Amino acid sequence: MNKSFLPLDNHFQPILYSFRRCPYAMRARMALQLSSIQVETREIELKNKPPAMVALSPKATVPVLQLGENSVLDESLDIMLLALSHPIEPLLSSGCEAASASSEIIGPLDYQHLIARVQNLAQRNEDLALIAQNDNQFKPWLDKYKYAERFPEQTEAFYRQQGEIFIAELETRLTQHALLSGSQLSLNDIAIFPFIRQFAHVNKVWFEQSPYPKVNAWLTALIDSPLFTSIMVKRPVWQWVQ
Ligand SMILES: N[C@@H](CCC(=O)N[C@@H](CS)C(=O)NCC(=O)O)C(=O)O
Repeated sequence: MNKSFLPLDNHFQPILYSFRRCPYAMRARMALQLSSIQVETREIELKNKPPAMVALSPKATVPVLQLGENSVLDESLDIMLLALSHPIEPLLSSGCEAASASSEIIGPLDYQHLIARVQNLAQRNEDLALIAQNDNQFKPWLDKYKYAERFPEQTEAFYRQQGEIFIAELETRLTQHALLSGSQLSLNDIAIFPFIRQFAHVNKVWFEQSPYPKVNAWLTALIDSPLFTSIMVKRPVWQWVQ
């Protein structure tokens, strides 16, 4: 089944199992924020996962989106693509206008453009290629850089340098235009920046002085965006009946 066309069950309130600080869950929450799919968000703890979530998705990673009795998406990109194919109509009405407030560095975030880009197959695939590079190549180095003491076979500086290969590629892109795939927001921007945020947080002083000023500015603008701020609200951990 093509997961992008999973039917939405009108009688079922979709449930999102999420973890606030997980970059995969962040990208899913941002896409859902731009969509007409109303979800009940259940904040979980990774060390104490709700059995209901594990029963739905035995691989037990967040995010998990339950769409109906037997309909589940448990990959963040699938959730993003589903969400962005059900955008709020009209996207820039009232609530979303605030979310498109401008940043001095990257200008107003154009969510209409993001949706149109996702619906264009060639552009979507172009974005998915960079996201695959983020998820498959950059992310493993990010994990080693974050937890260098657990991987003593190399130094923290070595892991950072490996991660910098991707950061340098982003810097080149951002030297050409304000956002990763042009002057307007793309799937790339919202799918990738939560991971670059983690990379920056390992050593903020180093990152801010690094030879990646464009990545710094892009990251700051996206972190400060109303879209990101709105999905980072703190929620109590969801309690289930034992
Ligand atoms: N490919 C998955 C990866 C999701 C993932 O690895 N999430 C992490 C949290 S950031 C997780 O749930 N890990 C399981 C655990 O820590 O037990 C996706 O894109 O949704």
